[in-house]
Amino acid sequence: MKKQKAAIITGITGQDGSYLAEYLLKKGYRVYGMVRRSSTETFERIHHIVDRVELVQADLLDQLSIINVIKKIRPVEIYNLASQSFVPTSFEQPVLTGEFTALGVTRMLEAVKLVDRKIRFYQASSSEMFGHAPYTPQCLKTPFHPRSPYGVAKIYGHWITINYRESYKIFAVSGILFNHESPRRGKEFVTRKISCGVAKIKLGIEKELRLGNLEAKRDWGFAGDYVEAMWLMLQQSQPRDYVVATGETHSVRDFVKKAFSYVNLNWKDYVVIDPALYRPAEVHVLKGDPTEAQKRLKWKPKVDFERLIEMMVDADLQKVSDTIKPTIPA
Ligand code: NAP
Ligand code: G4F
Repeated sequence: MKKQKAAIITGITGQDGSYLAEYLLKKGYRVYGMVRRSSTETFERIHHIVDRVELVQADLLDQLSIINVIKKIRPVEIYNLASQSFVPTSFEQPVLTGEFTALGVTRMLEAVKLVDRKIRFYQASSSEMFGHAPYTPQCLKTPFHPRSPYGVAKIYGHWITINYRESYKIFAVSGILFNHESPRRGKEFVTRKISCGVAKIKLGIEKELRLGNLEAKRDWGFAGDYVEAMWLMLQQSQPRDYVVATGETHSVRDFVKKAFSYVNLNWKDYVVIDPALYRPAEVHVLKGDPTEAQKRLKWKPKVDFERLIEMMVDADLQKVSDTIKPTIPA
């Protein structure tokens, strides 16, 4: 009988980790999630599959814990998705962001080098590395100009991945993913903040939605589509890096307009601009060129911008209405 392949996902409790775990389970993998110790469980996004994955404790800050986990599991693939991923927090906690998001990658790669160089390694890189890009759309040749400590840390993670590939012949790839969202997106990110806000306003719980820069433009896709690209990158005969994006860009204002109009409201009646939500340095426009991913990986996003917004607003309408349902006495 064919042996089941084992994969480790760091950041399994996050948005992408939860979709990737579902995807790998469907492909027949034994899925191990690396989780850090916390005083309460953080399994909200994986509660529906928690009995089908195995959770192991380790921390990106702790080298030995990572080595021990990899030694014990002996995976064929590792997906390094864990990081401090919120850009504003990286301005408040730049050193910690560097520890998790930059040096954490070296700790993972060192562990691979030590335990088994045949393990295939995926690094979750980001379009934030392009930042103040000199041209649009951005591709692998576009020079980096990060605009936050997060973007700077991700560039370190990107280059250390390439360095371990070149130095030690490890099958290590860096996936430069543009923004991808879903109903499981953290509530502090702008798309989910908008879908939650729209749901609460529609259901009469809140009266306004405070936002920062509405002019910023992003290339937004659906997280469920993007985890497939991660897996495809590790199935190729040669390791290389990829840009994963939809190739379309929309402003935060477009997202807001469409989300409100989906529930028949006019956004202008509810949105308040709060200068405190502007960033010290902004990334104004991101739009990726996914040509290579389409050509080599045969990857294509399935969910478009309109459908993504509808999916997120519908999910939040459901969640918010569940919380306000009167409890029926037994
Ligand atoms: P997310 O929802 O914020 O999840 C981050 C994950 O990292 C969580 O599971 C978190 O665990 C874990 N983590 C943080 N610090 C850790 C530590 N010290 N040790 C172990 N685990 C730790 O992020 P996401 O949206 O799924 O993104 C996944 C990855 O892709 C991230 O690296 C992100 O920077 C990158 N990325 C995301 C996008 C996007 O648009 N979503 C685009 C490009 C790149 P807890 O549950 O314990 O907090
Ligand atoms: O949703 P955001 O916080 O995402 P951002 O900064 O683009 O970063 C996300 O995508 C990256 C990929 O490019 C990932 F690497 C990263 O981990 C993360 O997942 O903000 C999007 C835009 C920004 O320009 C921000 O200034 O929305 C603007 N915005 C306007 N009002 C706001 C708000 N962002 C947030 N979070 N909250 C607001 O109220």
